[in-house]
Amino acid sequence: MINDAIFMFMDSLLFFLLPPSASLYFFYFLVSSDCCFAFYKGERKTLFEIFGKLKDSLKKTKDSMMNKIESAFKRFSKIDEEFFNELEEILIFADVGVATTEKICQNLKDVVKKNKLTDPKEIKDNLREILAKTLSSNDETENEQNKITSPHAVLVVGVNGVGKTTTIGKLANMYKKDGRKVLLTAADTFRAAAIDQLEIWANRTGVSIVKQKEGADPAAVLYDSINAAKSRKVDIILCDTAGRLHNKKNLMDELAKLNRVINKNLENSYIETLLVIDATTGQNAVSQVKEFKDVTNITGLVLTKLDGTAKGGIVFAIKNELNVPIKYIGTGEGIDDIEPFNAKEFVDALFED
Ligand SMILES: Nc1nc2c(ncn2[C@@H]2O[C@H](COP(=O)(O)OP(=O)(O)OP(=O)(O)O)[C@@H](O)[C@H]2O)c(=O)[nH]1
Ligand SMILES: [Mg+2]
Repeated sequence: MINDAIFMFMDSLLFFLLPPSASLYFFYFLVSSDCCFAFYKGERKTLFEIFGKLKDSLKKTKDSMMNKIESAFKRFSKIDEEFFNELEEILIFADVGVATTEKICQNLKDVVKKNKLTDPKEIKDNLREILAKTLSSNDETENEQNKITSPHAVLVVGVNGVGKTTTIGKLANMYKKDGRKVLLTAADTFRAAAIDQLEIWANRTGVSIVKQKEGADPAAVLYDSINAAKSRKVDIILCDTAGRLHNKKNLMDELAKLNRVINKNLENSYIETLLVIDATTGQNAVSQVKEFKDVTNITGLVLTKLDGTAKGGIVFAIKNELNVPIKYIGTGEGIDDIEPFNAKEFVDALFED
């Protein structure tokens, strides 16, 4: 509502102030008005709103990584070893990771050599292209929604405090708005507070929850939930789990048991194991993915708290070093603060003013 009011106000202001600049006004009208909308997470939004939100959440990374890159492009008068050293330093500081940084810089050096470029300003677009290429691969076009045989089960795993329960709340909201019937499963039975927290999300999003008492067997809660989902014709089961470290054997065994319950009782359904990782933990996030991958079949990643870090470069390291698709990014604590990951939009948000 407030956005609409602001757009309307600015539209009218531009109309009176800039009558000769018809083309400018028309362009502004296109990006800000309902002429250019998309159905996003079940809501009609202008493209301006969708893109603006991603840009806001990447502000810290943009201010740190991209502003430094911009300044290097301006400061250096020629492309030499010193320029590349500076670029490497900036990327590594933004948590792009040593191996990925080297690959990006080598690709850029190849372009410079091939096209005999000498001025750093000339290679900004090339860097943008290389970064976008680093992030794009076939996996992101794979859309799990096309593969659903109801009920579709999503097991949400990760270490303590990364944002698993919050992500489930956001996903529940997103799927519900999309017209799907969602059921939450409180399989983090470690603490009563964890069950309560999931119940708050269930109430907030208006979806049902299957829970038992604190200390109950998580596999039993999941089993109940699958049966409930089948009889209530639920489309998606979102299963919360306790935070665990890969090296805690009993907890990893518990995860294996949850997987067995799903595989046995949902034979023909699409089953997803989403590993949630916290972007603010930097390179540690990369090792978490490697370690979880060794013990369980991770089908996708959710990278949370991108809004809280200047080191969003971690996305490039994850994409380049690990063969697991990033499915969603968390962009805040609010119910709508989740975005399906899109490589092009991500790089555009970093580069555009
Ligand atoms: N800024 C920001 N905060 C987030 C995001 N996702 C989750 N959080 C916050 O991170 C904190 C932990 O979130 P939880 O959802 O409880 O994390 P969890 O992984 O379920 O934690 P455990 O169950 O204790 O292992 C909460 O304060 C959330 O609001 C995000 O994308 N951005
Ligand atoms: Mg939790």
